[in-house]
Amino acid sequence: MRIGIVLYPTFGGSGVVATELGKALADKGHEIHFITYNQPARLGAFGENIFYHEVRVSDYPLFDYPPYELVLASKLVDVVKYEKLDLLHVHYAIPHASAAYTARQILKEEGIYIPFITTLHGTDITLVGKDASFEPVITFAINQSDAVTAVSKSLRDDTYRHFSISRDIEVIPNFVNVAHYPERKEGSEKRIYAPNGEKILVHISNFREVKRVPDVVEIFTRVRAQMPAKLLLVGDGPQRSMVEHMCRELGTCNDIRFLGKLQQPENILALADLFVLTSESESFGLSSLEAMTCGVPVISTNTGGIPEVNIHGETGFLSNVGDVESMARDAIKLLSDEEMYAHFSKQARRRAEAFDVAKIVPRYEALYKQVVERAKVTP
Ligand code: GMT
Repeated sequence: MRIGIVLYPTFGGSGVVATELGKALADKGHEIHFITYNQPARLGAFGENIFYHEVRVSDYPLFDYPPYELVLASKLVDVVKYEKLDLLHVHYAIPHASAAYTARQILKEEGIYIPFITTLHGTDITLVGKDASFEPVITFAINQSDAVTAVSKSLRDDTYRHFSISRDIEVIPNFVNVAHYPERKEGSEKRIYAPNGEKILVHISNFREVKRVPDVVEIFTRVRAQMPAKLLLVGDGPQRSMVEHMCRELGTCNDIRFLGKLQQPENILALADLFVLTSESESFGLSSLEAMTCGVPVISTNTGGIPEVNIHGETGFLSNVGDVESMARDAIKLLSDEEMYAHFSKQARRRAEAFDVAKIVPRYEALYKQVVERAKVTP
């Protein structure tokens, strides 16, 4: 099949999932066309079935707000026609779903019906989408999609709750390529970050308010008061300088490393003893699944789709948003009990196997087939 994948090319979860999906589909013989404004951050080398089409908005001085959505829609029309695509799969509703709808309408005038699938990822629904300034267009574009998927049950339910949706939303969870993730390392390999055998806590995010990174530092400070420990912060974003200021105030800076955005976070995750995710809202929490794939237990909040990934008392522990006391207590408990830790680590890896690429990607392929067949009969 020839598939156009529309995505944000960044390190954000939706971009990572869309890129990994494209790579996995290309490995299975599909022809994949990534359509976005930059090369996807996680793309790596181009395989023979992978193509990239850049969306470039001119900086004409009249445009205070560059009309990205229109340029994207025009690019979609062009790519669908000349690359003879069978299907568009758009990741993150804003503005990708409405751009795909516009392209579909334009192509209809030329006798071409291009179906599009919208995958909802989280903030497109829970934060941005339900804002009144977007809501009518988002509702319309979701309802007009040829199929809609959400990355967790929680996100599907939120979508039904916040929007007037008249169609089915299929839950297809995010996935990892388990074979590409190293198992947790012990001993000398950790020395670079933990020279004296300190426990290593890792957090990965875009440092937006919704992630509550200051809570990670609060938890770490409590753990460090009980045992030698280091905190590795991966990613970057608006709250980074605030977090740096906080560690100066708390006197913990020597034990906290900011590693910035990493192309292969699994190399750091494999050095971790615990992964910490303190989000206020999280549709899935891909980074926690990546940590679990390396056999790293997760200390997290119990919000959104996180409980569908991290199982309380099995692969880690969950607490209410903001309850740093309870998260620190659970972290200390787990790090202090070797037998319990080994059990949780094994369970985390086993749980991640349920989200392996080989189990999830065929579900997208089945949906593609269904949508393309349906479009042939009733365009
Ligand atoms: O977490 C973010 O702010 C980035 C965002 C994105 O759109 O890239 O992540 C969302 O999609 C990921 C992939 O499906 C999910 O794993 C994240 O949980 C989700 N983020 C939120 O819901 C806050």
